[in-house]
Amino acid sequence: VSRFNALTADAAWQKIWEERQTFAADDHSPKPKSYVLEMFPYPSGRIHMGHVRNYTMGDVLTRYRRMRGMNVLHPMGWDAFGMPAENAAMEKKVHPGSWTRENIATMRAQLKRLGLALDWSRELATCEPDYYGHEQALFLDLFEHGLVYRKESTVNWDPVDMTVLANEQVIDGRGWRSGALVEKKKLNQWFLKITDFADELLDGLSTLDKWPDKVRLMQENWIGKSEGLQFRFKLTNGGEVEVFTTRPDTIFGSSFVGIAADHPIARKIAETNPDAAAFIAQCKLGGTTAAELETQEKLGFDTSIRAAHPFDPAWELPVYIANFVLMDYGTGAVFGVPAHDQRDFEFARKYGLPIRRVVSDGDKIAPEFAEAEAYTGPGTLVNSHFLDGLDVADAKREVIQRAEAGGWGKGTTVWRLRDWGVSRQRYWGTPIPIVHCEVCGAVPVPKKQLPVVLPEDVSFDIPGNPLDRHPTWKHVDCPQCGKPARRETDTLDTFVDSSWYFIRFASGPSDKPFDKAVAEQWLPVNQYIGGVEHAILHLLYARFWTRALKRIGKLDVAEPFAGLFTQGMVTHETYKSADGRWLSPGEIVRRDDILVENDGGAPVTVGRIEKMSKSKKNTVDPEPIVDQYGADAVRWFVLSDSPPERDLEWTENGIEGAWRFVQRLWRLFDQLDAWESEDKPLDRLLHQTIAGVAVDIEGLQFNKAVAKLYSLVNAIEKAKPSASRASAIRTIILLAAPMTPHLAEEAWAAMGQDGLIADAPWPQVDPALLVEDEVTIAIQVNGKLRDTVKAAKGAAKADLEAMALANPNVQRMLGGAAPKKVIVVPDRLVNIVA
Ligand code: ANZ
Ligand code: ZN
Repeated sequence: VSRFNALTADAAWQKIWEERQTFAADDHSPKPKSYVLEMFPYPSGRIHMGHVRNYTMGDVLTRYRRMRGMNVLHPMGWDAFGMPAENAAMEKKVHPGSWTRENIATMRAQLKRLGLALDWSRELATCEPDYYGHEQALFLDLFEHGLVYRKESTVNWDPVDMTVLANEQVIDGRGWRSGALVEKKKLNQWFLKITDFADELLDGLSTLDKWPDKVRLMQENWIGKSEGLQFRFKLTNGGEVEVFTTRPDTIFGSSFVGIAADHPIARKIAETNPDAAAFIAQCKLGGTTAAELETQEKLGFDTSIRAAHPFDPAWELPVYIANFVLMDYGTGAVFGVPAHDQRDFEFARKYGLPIRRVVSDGDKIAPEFAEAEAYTGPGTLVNSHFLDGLDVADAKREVIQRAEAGGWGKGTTVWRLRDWGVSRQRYWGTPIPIVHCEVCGAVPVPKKQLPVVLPEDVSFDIPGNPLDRHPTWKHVDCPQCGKPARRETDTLDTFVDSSWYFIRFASGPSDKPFDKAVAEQWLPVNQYIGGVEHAILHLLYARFWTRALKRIGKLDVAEPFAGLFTQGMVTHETYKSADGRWLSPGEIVRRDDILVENDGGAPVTVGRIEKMSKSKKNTVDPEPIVDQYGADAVRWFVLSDSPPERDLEWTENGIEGAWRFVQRLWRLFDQLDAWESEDKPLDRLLHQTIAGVAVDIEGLQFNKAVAKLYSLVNAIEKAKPSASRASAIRTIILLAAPMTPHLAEEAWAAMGQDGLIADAPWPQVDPALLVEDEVTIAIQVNGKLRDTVKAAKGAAKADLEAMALANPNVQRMLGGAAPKKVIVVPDRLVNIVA
């Protein structure tokens, strides 16, 4: 019995695919197109199992669609700018460029060993000038069209490392590296006008019917459209404060006005009131993200100013500076309704403010509100004068109408979405192609001078931005007036790089950012596959970038990703030593059925199954696994077992099982003998499998396709020699080819077929064989299942009844008595009433 030798087969076929450019996409093919894309990797060092799973999924779809006669674009590249390269530079004294390029070389070789059907001719790395130079050109296009601007905004400043920190680098108010208390600092930064597209980006979601609902919902919440009322309260100090509310219906339940700590009114008060100033300073210490504000204790400072209720000027509300009011949302001021808003409820409890019910849930109508938390549900207005009896929606409309009629407010929409700040005070990113001139201001670098290339000779020995302290790089002449000027030293957020790479892929090499006509032919991406961690920002930015290009006439595509799939993670058991250290799978052995450390033999406890991560040491490096079992077994395993949207647990048993299956598939060839006879049930199973696997792959339900192939292999192994069996063996190779491509090529060649199986057509289904001519009939007595039997499809009622009455189980139940009644549902069941 022969054995499939993956080691030689993998390398041999990978070489042939590469030499023949088998997977090069054709920009001018008459075939129907399909663009399959997995989110491109960050070159962190080595491929991990999550990559293997992600890229294998896209690969199966690619190979399948090619077999269906499609012209498939399936490219690969590198999201190569970003912080880790600079960290490596600081820690290991290597240049970010060489660190990144070495990682790319390693990971490229690792990906190639998986036998991925990729068009490597389109490979790109965002850190190379022939990519980021085009990005600079696109940035300038947006600039010319007024979609880029500069404004002062606050950053997290690490005073020790002298660097700006991203929000996730601030841990409990301190810099993640230095541990210094982070300060807020105002800097001039570049912004992209994504808010100009808020409506479009929201409305566009409804066209994305091949996206997971949860991702669309996350995008919707992020964009955060709120409709409500904006109006002014008159203040006892003679001034006014404007508030925004989504619940104007609750106006008679208000018991205070809250303003943000950095609201101009608050700042004004602080000038003369040291207590107010101290409170404001205290507010700034805490986090400022919405999530942090949600969980913080609600604190306020009574300004002793009072606000007049708009419907009853004699009714005065205290004005508080409150830590849960954000300056950059709505108007930076609110009116608080403790009975119907949880934050206001907590605040009122703390400061002894009235809690008045104005929306009744069911029979509770008294103004006294004794619940344990705010009531935010639907209901009827009570204790609210002219609003009494209206439902929430009608009451909102009524208040807005009165405010507009009275001229003190108006119905408005506010958005949670903010413009996209793209400035990063970093070296390893795309230089922003702007020159600052004292006379001319911010001047775009002329396009013919692009790319603005990063200088190579930089040092990371001292903190701060190496571009800023480079001796010569930033000193240039103004492109407009020729006087000495200064280059922008901020680089672009790496999310900009990933906002258009799929467009560049689609037009092949070009001296422009992309070829409009060619890119439009490929786009949108038909199937995008990646991690759910990119469900919000990356997808939103890429959608924005695409729409911005459309608006300025560069690319006529509205939505970049027609289909989206978010795959689950790869998990693994975790292990801990007796003294609480995480242990890697390689550091433990099984001895006498218990797990011990292989160094010393101390007992090991098995922890939870968790996402593979370096910190928990439960990662499994794919490369040695590929060495040992071959690419096909690894591919097979990551596709099997779990639905692709769920987590997949990596186990030794699992990969061994996959390897054994690959060998079983190969051994079928020993049975490839030609007999004349036919085997109808096997024919039928084969054709059901052809049809079923196709549906499963198209639906990205790879585990189901795998299960069907398992069943078919089982049936073939059990079948007697026949022409049907030989045909099933030849066909199953085609069906498995997208998943186990190396074995499939090897078998294809062994069968003496011409050409590559990668180019072979998907087998035809014989529809006649899909129709079952046998059905399973349930035999019931008094409605309880007693047996199941096979019967010819469409059998007569009388025949089914006779068969049921002759059934031994039924006879036993009847005990010789005649049945009271027999109910027959053709092709389904016979129920005997005893
Ligand atoms: C009165 C009210 C009564 C409110 C009630 C809610 C419930 P969304 O849906 O997220 O847009 N708000 C407005 N501006 C704010 C700011 N800058 N910082 C903190 N909170 C702010 O939320 C809108 C609601 O959040 C607004 O409606 C306002 O409180 C509050 F029973 O006004 B509401
Ligand atoms: Zn100038």
